Amino acid sequence: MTQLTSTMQQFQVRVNEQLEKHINYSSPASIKLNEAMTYGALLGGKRVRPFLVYAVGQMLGSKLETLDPIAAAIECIHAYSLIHDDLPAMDDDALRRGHSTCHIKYDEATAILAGDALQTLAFDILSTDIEYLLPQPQLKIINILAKASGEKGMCAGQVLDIAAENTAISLIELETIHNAKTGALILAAVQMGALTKADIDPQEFALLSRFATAIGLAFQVQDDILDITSDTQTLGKPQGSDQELNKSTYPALLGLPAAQQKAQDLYKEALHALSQLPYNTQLLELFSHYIIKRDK
Ligand code: GRG
Repeated sequence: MTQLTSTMQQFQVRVNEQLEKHINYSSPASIKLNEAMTYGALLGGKRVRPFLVYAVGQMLGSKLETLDPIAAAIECIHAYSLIHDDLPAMDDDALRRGHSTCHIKYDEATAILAGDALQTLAFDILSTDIEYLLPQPQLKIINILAKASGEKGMCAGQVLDIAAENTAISLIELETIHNAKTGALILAAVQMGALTKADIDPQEFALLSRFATAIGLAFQVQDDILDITSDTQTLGKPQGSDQELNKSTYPALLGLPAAQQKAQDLYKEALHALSQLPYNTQLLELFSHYIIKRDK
């Protein structure tokens, strides 16, 4: 096992324990809701965003106890977004992570409410006292996650993505969609991890943000590449189905080799930002490589 995979596993176990701890409320009336939240948040997933919170925070000397609630909160937002993205009103998917989607396993109303409850749980977790974190950076962290999730971030990206279906869009428009839909949360993960360091240097914060923006887009480019090169991505929908064809992707706009080159260029951009930081960035370098080489 490589250093990266063992660290990723360690952080996965850690954030899963946190999620289990926090998704815990069940009155007789809400057992189903609790089960659906657990199903949506804990059944599979790579935990990319929590990894970034932990890796960046640890690199800057923060304690894991400080990073735990932040990692759990961002994964709650991610899980909510996937549950809602799969709904009939959006992508109408039957499978996610190799299992039935939340609305198929339960029902549509429960899936909507599980997503809603995971979203509010994120801010419940983040606004509760966090070990070794002062109120000022804590407030900033809450604000970053709120902005990245809502109308200035992921939700805006989702709206743009839906509007772009069946439309020919430019590369710049595609990039705008993905920077908001996928990139905003990846950037937020890095920035929240960085803000756990008291008085983080603004220049270091800017370099980390540049790193995050590059890997955020690289993640999406690789996702688009996997859509056409891997069968596992299309298990929920037959490859070439209407819905797949109606979406603009990097390989569709650029061709596969140029899309692969784009991922490489973004990887190099990420490494360049990291190389200017006065820390041991090895884990983040390995992770950047994983982002463009991953097969799921
Ligand atoms: C419904 C408000 C709202 C937003 C949905 C994140 C998102 C926006 C949609 C997901 C659809 C999708 C396939 C996006 C492409 C990239 C992406 C975010 C993939 C899923 O993230 P991973 O690969 O998932 O981190 P796992 O399963 O590993 O957690």
